[in-house]
Amino acid sequence: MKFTKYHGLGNDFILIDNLSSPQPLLSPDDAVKLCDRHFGIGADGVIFALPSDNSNDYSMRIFNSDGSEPEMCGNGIRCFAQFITELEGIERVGKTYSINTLAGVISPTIQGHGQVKVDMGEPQLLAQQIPTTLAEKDEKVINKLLVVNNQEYFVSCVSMGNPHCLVFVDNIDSIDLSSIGSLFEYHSCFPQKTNTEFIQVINPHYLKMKVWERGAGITLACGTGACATVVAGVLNNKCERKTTVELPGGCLDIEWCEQDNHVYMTGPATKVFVGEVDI
Ligand code: ZDP
Repeated sequence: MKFTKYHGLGNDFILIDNLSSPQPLLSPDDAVKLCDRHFGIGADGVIFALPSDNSNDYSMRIFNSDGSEPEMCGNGIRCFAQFITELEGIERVGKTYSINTLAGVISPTIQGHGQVKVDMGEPQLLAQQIPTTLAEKDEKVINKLLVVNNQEYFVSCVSMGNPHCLVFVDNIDSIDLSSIGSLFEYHSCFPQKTNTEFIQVINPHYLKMKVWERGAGITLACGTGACATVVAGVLNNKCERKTTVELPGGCLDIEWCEQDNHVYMTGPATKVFVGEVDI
């Protein structure tokens, strides 16, 4: 099978041209094997470019490196948009695509020079939408106490289609993700598990964040997580609506627009190589 390897700030994906079939050409098990960095191609996830079954342009599905299927993928959809321009054989700067995802229709716009701006839609803030049991069903989850491994954390929760638990800390270097990440991911208060972001405020326009992704562990960047970070930052009076988020793999520009309540994410998507693999 032919594939193309892309990354968005080091969050890397195997992109599959799946336009010939409405069903992913690979199983979740295949995805686990291909994502393995020693026995496979190596990636944080596999992304399928599928035909649309409605009036939108295309459909996107993703398997995480553990085989689970997330609703959405922020860095992934920037890679998806660049991959589509490649499949179409022409890069149309300014072109906006409408993409069906399990989190609804998401619209990336090709900016040129490998940059893509994505209308990520509206954040969901109610506990039942995350979902989490940290607050009453129709309550927002802002600065709530969560005890993990006998440590107290104050967390906020935002869904960008997928669940995020945001934790503002004084110094992200003091957080040992590899030991606590999965304890957040599998905490009983998150019935669909969760992505977790630890955030340090450098100034109200600049946040530093590191992430433990649901189904993938430590990654260099998370687009939906950067969006959720700024939403939580605004709700906690820690940042402006237009803020740069620095991730281990680089920076994303995020804006939570007051007029339409949508979150806009701008950042790079980079093609690495093409290949062929036996399934
Ligand atoms: O929600 C999840 O299970 C995530 N692991 C999905 C992938 C998110 C991603 N890192 C992003 O950039 O939004 C691709």
